[in-house]
Amino acid sequence: MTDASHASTTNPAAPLPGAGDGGPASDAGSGRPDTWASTDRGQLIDRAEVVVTSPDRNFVTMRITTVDGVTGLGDATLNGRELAVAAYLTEHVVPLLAGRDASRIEDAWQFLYRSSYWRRGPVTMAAIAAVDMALWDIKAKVAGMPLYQLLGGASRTGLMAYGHASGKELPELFDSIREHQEEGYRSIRVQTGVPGLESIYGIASNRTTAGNAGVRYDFEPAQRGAFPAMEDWDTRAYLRHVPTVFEAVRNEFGPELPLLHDGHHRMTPLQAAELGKSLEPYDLFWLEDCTPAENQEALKLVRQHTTTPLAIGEVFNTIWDFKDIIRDQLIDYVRGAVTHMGGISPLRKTMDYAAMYQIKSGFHGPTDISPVGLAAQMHLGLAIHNFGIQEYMQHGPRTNQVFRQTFTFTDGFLHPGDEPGLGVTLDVDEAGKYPYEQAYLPFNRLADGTVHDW
Ligand code: GCO
Ligand code: MG
Repeated sequence: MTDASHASTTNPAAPLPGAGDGGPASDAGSGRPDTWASTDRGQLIDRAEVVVTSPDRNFVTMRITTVDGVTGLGDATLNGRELAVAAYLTEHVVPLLAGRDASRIEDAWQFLYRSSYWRRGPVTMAAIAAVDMALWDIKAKVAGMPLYQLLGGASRTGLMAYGHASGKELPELFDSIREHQEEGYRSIRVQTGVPGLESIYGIASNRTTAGNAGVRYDFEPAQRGAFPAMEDWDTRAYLRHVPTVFEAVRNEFGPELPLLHDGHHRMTPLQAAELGKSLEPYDLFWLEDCTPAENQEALKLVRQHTTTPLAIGEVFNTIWDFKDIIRDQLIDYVRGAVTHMGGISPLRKTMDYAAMYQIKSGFHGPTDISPVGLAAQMHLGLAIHNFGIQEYMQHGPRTNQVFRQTFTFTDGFLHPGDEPGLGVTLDVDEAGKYPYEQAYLPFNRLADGTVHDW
């Protein structure tokens, strides 16, 4: 563990200005700390710590402890840029948490979001997310309930999950689909190699993450080392190949199995429209990230040409990023993650808004969402009415030692368990065995050397 901070509050028991009057403590510029008094002194935040650990991969976790000794965990992992979030938390957030009332989750969120002035962005929002999650964890523990009960109770008995099957060639892909089915998965993401391209996104056999030999990771793109790995790309070759893969998979596995595919932000709007159209005969559950996320107008063009359902948003940070594409009904699934969307509170709001347009959840759940973030998503997914599907790649055994978890995965369905809180405990000693290791996501170059979207 790299202990990015043990910034415990120095005098958490001292009454802070404003204590007792139940109102905001400070006027702008007065220099007085902003805090509201808790009616319950035990719920004041005693200390906040940031734990960076790298069991199978890097994770950043916030742990908040109240005066009463209740702890809450939050995930702040930003793949390939972990230490930026750890520093943001340590330097700029932890000092603000001292003496705050842990029960005021919405107020803490609004304070961190609005007082930073520089809003949004993946680093800021992952940091705020960690605080939000940790405070929900504390609130549910204090209430003695699993978090989903506080969010309204269960709307279903379990969460349909999809796994990542992949193979460079068809036989390897078919084996991978069968292995996933044997593990219980009832919905499968399909990624394959493309003839002529050596190394591309989404193929498990690409993995070279040091120290992972023998450990099953469906697909782990971040690779340990001092420089990002280079991969190849050729969109025309991809567009020719992918429909043939789905035709073969449907022929082999029949029409029932829900199949998903990730375009990983690589196509132009017209290319995405063409792919969506050519995949229609194979009845995809969704086509994900067909175009880069920056240009949301692009989806209008895609939508005009295809009825293949679209999922987008794993790189989005706020409800604002989803606002127009939900209102214009340009997507069918929200791919946000609690960890990257600023926490449980804003993702809940996004899903309630999406519900007005019959748009469902498809929360991002790769291995770079830590067990804490995944648990938070399971509680949210269980509670909301418009749950769609949950991505579930499975963490490695070392990660599962560092983070003890109560969730279950049975017959393809996830359930967060019924322990009070999120249902995750952090073994700090175990975490300490695995210091941070530099790791980067890969990048793409075309045949002529041009850098392309990865
Ligand atoms: C997915 C994602 C991941 C990302 C990864 C980047 O759909 O699961 O696209 O595979 O590439 O999360 O950190
Ligand atoms: Mg994706």
